[in-house]
Amino acid sequence: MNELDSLVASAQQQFAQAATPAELENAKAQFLGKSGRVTELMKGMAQLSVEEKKSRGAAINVAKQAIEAALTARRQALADAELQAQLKAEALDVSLPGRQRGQGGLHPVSLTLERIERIFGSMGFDVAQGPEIESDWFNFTALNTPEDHPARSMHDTFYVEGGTPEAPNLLRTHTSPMQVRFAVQHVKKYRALLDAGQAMPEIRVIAPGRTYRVDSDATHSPMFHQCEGLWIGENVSFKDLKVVFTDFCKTFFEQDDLVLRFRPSFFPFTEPSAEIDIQFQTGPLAGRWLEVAGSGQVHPNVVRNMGLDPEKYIGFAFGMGPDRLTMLRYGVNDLRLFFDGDIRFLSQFRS
Ligand code: 2NL
Repeated sequence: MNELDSLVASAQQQFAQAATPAELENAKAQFLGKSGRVTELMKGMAQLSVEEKKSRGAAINVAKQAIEAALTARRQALADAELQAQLKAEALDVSLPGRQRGQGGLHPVSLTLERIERIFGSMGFDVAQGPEIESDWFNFTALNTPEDHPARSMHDTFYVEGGTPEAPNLLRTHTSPMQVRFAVQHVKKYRALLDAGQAMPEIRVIAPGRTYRVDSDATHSPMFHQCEGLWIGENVSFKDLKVVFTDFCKTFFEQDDLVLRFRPSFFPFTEPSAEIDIQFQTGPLAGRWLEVAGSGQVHPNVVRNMGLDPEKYIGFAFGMGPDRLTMLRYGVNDLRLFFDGDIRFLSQFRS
């Protein structure tokens, strides 16, 4: 093998050994670079005669072209290998099953709230929602709660910043303040009618939502839900309340033979007042009296605070706990399960 042939062979071998484009460019420099071996051979022709230069130059050029061809081939091979490696790394197996997005669902208490809204909606009740941070006036005073009532104490109520000692702000302890707000708006809207001595449309509204009290055990959560109802007109009676609430309970629990009991009680905002108990005739809870709501005829002071004449307008109200209704409906025995956020529990209530 002559000198040029072995130079080409050496280049081919070194190019073949280069495993990366960078190594290949290094190898190239040794042969084709400014001080590479091909360049050195060219320089070495200086002393040759014209004839010798011609033949020697042609031979070197053939060798150079062979080296360049080897370089190009190796470059292409490395680029192909890199592409193949990338394709392999990014390969998609389109036959694999898709990754499922977990099927979401509503919280059991949300399902109950929706149910309550649908049932009362069908009986002509509006749904009112509003602030969870309330004033002392709407939460207590407007509802005829005495200044020294224990519910107003720091032990029972969360007070928050932003109020004054005379008019503190608090986390609402029930949703009745929203009903007072709704009633005040309603009365404002029909002020002209009322001033003309005409009747206004009845107030028929429920107020569902979050409420807060300083209380925490197996049956009490510092955040819990409440849904109150209010019905005010010129001719509404306790009988109407009984009919509406009985109908609600039978529809809610899907039990036509459900029995209700209205047991005398006391609330500052109603007079007279009654607690409402239900009794299932079938199922695991059959025969027991279960308390589900408080109710009563809206106290004249509260009617007046709504902007209405208590001599002319009479109303009935009730308040219930959707958390407890959810426990009864699904047979859950610990309230805290609703607020722990354990998906194994929550996913059982998907529809
Ligand atoms: C209970 C007691 C009750 C009311 C809530 C009410 C609302 C207005 C006026 C008068 Cl705007 N009353 N709400 C009345 C009686 C009882 O709830 O134990 N709830 C779980």
